[in-house]
Amino acid sequence: MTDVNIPPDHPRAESLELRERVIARYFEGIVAISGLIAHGRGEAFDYLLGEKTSKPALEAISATAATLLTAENPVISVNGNTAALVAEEIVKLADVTHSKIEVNLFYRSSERELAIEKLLRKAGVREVFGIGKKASAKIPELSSERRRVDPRGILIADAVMVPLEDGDRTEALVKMGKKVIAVDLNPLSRTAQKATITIVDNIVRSAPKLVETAEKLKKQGPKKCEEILRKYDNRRNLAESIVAIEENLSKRATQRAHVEGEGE
Ligand code: PTJ
Repeated sequence: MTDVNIPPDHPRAESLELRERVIARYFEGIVAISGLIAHGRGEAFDYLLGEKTSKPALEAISATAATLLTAENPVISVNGNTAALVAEEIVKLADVTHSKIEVNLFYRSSERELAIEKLLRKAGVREVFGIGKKASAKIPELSSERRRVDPRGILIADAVMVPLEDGDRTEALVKMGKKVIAVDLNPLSRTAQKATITIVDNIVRSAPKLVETAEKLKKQGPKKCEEILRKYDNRRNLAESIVAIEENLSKRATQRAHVEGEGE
């Protein structure tokens, strides 16, 4: 366990607190050791993005809410990092959109499955899919542990949200005809590129916004959802997310040049 005290006036307090939360969840058996590396990768991309939710991310959040609300069988797939960071928001989102929650791990072990199930139950979920023998179905073409899915969950889902995911499952799920929603701070990752909708944003910012948006859209009805989805284009959205990073970097470079100029 870490016993670091982060001073609230530390300029990076929020980011450091999140890091400490992920480390604590690692010691509780929820986050995989590689999850610490994944979190660091996310931190680096968030820095480049300016640590704020961009306009294209907001559009992707609306398209995600619309997809989950209009799907017949939506499922939110939860791994160690997602559970560690936003268990409560995921449970709220599942509640608003009538989505199932399924645990799906790259580094699968029954200890981790049960630790994540316990955390999700504490956050208020009644049924957690994909635990132990319940993950008895297989995604074709996948050889990693991620291939194991629940026949009542991801296998029959028409829309699957896969936050903070690695590699090849997104492509396989898309090939199975499912709509796949990624949340990934790296717009260049394979998952981000292959998903039907990609939210390029930190999950700690986007998950509460998703809940809020889903609640609002639910009141507006399916016609509004369909209208949002008609206009949404993930290729364009990803390109705009890359531009958002470029713009943030240019702004920072200009500020830097300005400060250096003043010193001359
Ligand atoms: O819990 P398990 O066993 O299923 O394993 C989970 C990890 C995350 C270890 C596994 O899926 C993995 O290795 O993932 P990758 O390949 O590191 O990809 C994770 C992606 O999530 C990277 O592109 C990161 O930039 C991104 N990421 C990390 N933290 C965040 C994030 N995206 C959004 N919000 C974050 N907080």
